[in-house]
Amino acid sequence: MPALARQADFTVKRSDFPKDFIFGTSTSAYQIEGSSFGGCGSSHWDTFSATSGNVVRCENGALACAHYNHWESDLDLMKDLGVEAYRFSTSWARVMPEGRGAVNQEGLDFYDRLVDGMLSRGLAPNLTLYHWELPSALSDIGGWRNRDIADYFADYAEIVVKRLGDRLSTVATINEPWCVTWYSHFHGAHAPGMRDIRAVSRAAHIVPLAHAKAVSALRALGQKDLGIVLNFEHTSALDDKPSSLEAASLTEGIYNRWFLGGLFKGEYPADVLHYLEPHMPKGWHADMEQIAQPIDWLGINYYTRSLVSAGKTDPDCALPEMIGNKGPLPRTEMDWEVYPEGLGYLLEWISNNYTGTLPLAITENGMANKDAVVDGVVDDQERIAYLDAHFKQALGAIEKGVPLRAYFVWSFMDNFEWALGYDKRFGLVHVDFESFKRTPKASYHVLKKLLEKS
Ligand code: IFM
Repeated sequence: MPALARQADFTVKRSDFPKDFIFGTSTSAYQIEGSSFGGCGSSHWDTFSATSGNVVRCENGALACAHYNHWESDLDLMKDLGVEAYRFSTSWARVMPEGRGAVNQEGLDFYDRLVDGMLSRGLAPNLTLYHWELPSALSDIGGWRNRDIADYFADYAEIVVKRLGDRLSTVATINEPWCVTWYSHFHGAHAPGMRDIRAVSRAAHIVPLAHAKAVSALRALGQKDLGIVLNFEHTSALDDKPSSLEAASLTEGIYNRWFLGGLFKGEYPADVLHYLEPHMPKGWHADMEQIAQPIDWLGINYYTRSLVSAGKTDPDCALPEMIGNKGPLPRTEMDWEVYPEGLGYLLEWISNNYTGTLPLAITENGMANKDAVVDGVVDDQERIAYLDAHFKQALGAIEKGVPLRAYFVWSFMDNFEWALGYDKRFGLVHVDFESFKRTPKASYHVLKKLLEKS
């Protein structure tokens, strides 16, 4: 495998982007806050990670980056970086420890201070309401397989937005429905760790329904700039065998077309529906109009590509087996190939086929790298090269007329990378997970230079 490129500076300039283009950084609650602080309830990530074999060394988000206690200095660092916006999430289990009913005022107060802290530092708050920590009490009653969760989610969304909404720039309902559904209910890789065609078929409809119910509730409150964040992989066949082409097309349908289809066309793609429909909740058709109600923007998370071939499928299996293969490109610490062209392609494809003039934002992009502090410095030149190449793709898309409005780097700081624990460092800022010391990396300094207003 070729080595990752090293690069000391960006080749793009701030002035290459439109004047009102927004640069930001992104995090999520469970990955940084420390769920043991402030009366936060138990979430399915707490129990999933405590179950041997699910998360590296059974690590969890109990302490994470202790952002709950370090939020002010974290926001200071963010301000100093010069970004205009911060994409953060509220934890459902922190706001409502049982998922419904009683509100943990201490939790809401924390987010209230956090939002004020952003505004006083000139950072526009971009909220995501669900970045994966489902309260355990809701997991106990079936989690995303239970239609009632969609209503409870809308109630939670209302509670958060009633308190913070007057100061938020944008609100996203759910982060990465593919991960919430397929990765967690079919691949078993994330909480709740299920591998079941019925589970995923239900979740893949109930998650968009929850989004829709939350959008309806928030619109009724008069909240503006409502959206959702989907993740995409550039997907193609490993070779030109008909079986590989077929497997790639189905993978692409599951990953890239299912949620777009529901949200923007009011219909799920027929090739995927063929496999899921027998297991979907009764009466699902009746929800499609609400699911496809207009939203104000779409968030796009992009990291890598996937080269697909067909596996051997036993005749009784509910879905043909699709295999993701490794290509020849340099890879990050996640073992993900670096393929910036995929971002440019997807931005155009999404806007041409689904979203038209709807504003788009890259809500996550970045890489995990083997970063270490040496003599007080983290020399992550691979990340600088990675971001530079993806910035160029974003610029290319804007030049072609894609209404791309913002770019949030994942992540502001190293954090809990879910099933991979604390090993994978995605941050612009290095975190020592014992002392909680923050050290801005070379990429932070170079991005700061890019963002400096001349
Ligand atoms: O850390 C995650 C994030 O929570 C969701 N999107 C992908 C990131 C990197 O794996």
